[in-house]
Amino acid sequence: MLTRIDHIGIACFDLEATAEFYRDTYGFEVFHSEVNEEQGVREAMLRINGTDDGAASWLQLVQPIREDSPVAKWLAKNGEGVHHIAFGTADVDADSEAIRDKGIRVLYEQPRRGSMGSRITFLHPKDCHGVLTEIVTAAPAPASGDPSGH
Ligand code: CMX
Ligand code: CO
Repeated sequence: MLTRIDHIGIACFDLEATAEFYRDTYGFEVFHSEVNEEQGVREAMLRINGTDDGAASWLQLVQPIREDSPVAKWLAKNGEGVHHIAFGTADVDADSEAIRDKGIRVLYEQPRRGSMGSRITFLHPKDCHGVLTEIVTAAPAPASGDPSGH
């Protein structure tokens, strides 16, 4: 069951400048950043709020690291802006299979690695009224300490 908005993905040309905009304008700090080679992006996660399942909601800023990556292709066509939305679930495997059974194209056979150890898959935007949609299961919360659930 999809229970929350995990993040909104925002494509940008300059990760540092975009993160600075979010910090200066709204006070959102970069909580985590990483390179995801497979997805072809550098990314910064800005934590917006905690949620009742122990995970959180985020803005995900993504800057392409390769010309042939999906985000580079999208930026060339559209310029900067909202690239995808991601719904959170406790079980990305079951939910993506159930969605696949409805005839919607799920892009990966098996979920892949996302931010902060999460597991992710994507639904084709042409099957979702123009919205690239990600389904994500956050990494299990550590035994103690980090209140973000990551
Ligand atoms: N939102 C809405 N529509 C989109 C889109 C997006 N983000 N990306 C592509 N489209 C549309 C295009 O506009 C195009 O529409 P038209 O045919 O009407 O022009 C159509 O989908 C095909 O697009 P394309 O530019 O030819 O691109 P591809 O088919 O090569 O790739 C997609 C599209 C969705 C398969 C690819 O972007 C993909 O695999 N995305 C998933 C992975 C990803 O985006 N990773 C980055 C984020 C990582 C993360 O969140 O962790
Ligand atoms: Co994402």
